[in-house]
Amino acid sequence: TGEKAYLNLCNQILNNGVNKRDRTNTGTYSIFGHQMRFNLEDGFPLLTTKKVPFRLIASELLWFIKGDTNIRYLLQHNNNIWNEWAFENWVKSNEYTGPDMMDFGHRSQIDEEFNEQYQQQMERFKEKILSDDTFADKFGTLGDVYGKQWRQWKTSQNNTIDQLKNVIDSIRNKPDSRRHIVSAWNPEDVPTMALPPCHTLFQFYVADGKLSCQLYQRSADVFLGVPFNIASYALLTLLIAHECNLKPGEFIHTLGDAHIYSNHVNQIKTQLSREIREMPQLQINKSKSSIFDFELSDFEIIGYYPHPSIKAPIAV
Ligand code: UFP
Repeated sequence: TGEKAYLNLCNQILNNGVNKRDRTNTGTYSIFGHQMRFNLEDGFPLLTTKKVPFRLIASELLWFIKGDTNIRYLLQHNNNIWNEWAFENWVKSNEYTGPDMMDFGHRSQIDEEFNEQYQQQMERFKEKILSDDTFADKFGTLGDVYGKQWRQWKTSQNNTIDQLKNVIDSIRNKPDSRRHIVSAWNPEDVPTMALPPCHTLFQFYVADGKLSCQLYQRSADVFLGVPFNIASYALLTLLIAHECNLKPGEFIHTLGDAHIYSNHVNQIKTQLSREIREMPQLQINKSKSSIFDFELSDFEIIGYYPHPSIKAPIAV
C-alpha cells in the first residue's frame, strides 16, 4: 500500500508493459487494469521519492470544487497547469494578432526560437486574463471540464445537477448507500472536449465511521499525472470526511490504461532508485466545515521532506 504501491506499479509497467503507440505519438509502455490502495489514516499520500507540488494540486481541486471553469482563479493562485487549453482558444480566434501559434505544444518543445515567441505570447495572455474581465470571460473559460460536470451537470430538461453537493448530502443522510457516485464522463460532451476526463468516475463508501473513495481513471500518465491524481483525490476525501464528521478511510485508485511515456523511462528509474521517506501529514483549518468554504491557506502539509523533483517533458 501507499507509496510502495505506486513504485510497484512503475516496476510492473517497466517489466511487463506493452510498447504501445498513443495519440501524442510519443510511445508508451502500458498495462491495462491496475489498483492501488492508500490508507489515509497513515498520513497524506504525497510521494516522497520526488517532490510533488501540493500547492498546485490543492488550488486545482478548490477550483473544481467551486465549479469554476475559468483559468483566472488558477492564475490568481499562481497555478499554470491549465493555461495551454485556454491559450489555444485565444490564438485560434480572430482577436489574436501575434505570430502564428499553430501546434504550439509540439513546436515549443523542439524549436528554441519559437519557444521564446510562445512564452512571450503566453505572458501577454496571462496578463490579459488577470486584468481584463471581458477578455477573461471570453478566453479564460474551458467549458465542460471537471468543475462543470461536478457542480453543473447539464440535463436534457435544461436543468443542472450539483453532483458534488448531492453526494455529500447522501453520505450524510444515507451513509450505507451504494450509490455515492460522481461522474465526470458525459458521453454527449466527450466528442467536443479538448481532453475528455481522465478521472472518469468516483464513488464513496462509509463503514466503521470512516469514509473511503475509489476513483476510476481511464488513462494514467504514471510519471507526471498519477502523483497529482493521488494527492488530489486524497485531499477531496479528507475534506468530505471532515465535513461529514467521518474519519478518513482509504483512497483506492483504479487505473485503465496505465502508461509510462518512453521519454519518462530514465526519470522513473531515477525515482525507483530512491528510498521512501516518512509520509507527511495534512492539517486542515478545523474552524471551517463546508468544503465549499475552503481556501488554499486552510491547508498545511507538515513533515514533508521529499527527494528533489524530477523534470520530464509532458506529452501533448
Ligand atoms: N493525464 C493523467 N492525469 C490527469 C490528466 C491527464 O494521467 O489528471 F488530466 C494523462 C493521461 C494521458 C493523457 O497520458 O494525460 C491524456 O491523453 P488521452 O486522452 O489520449 O488518454
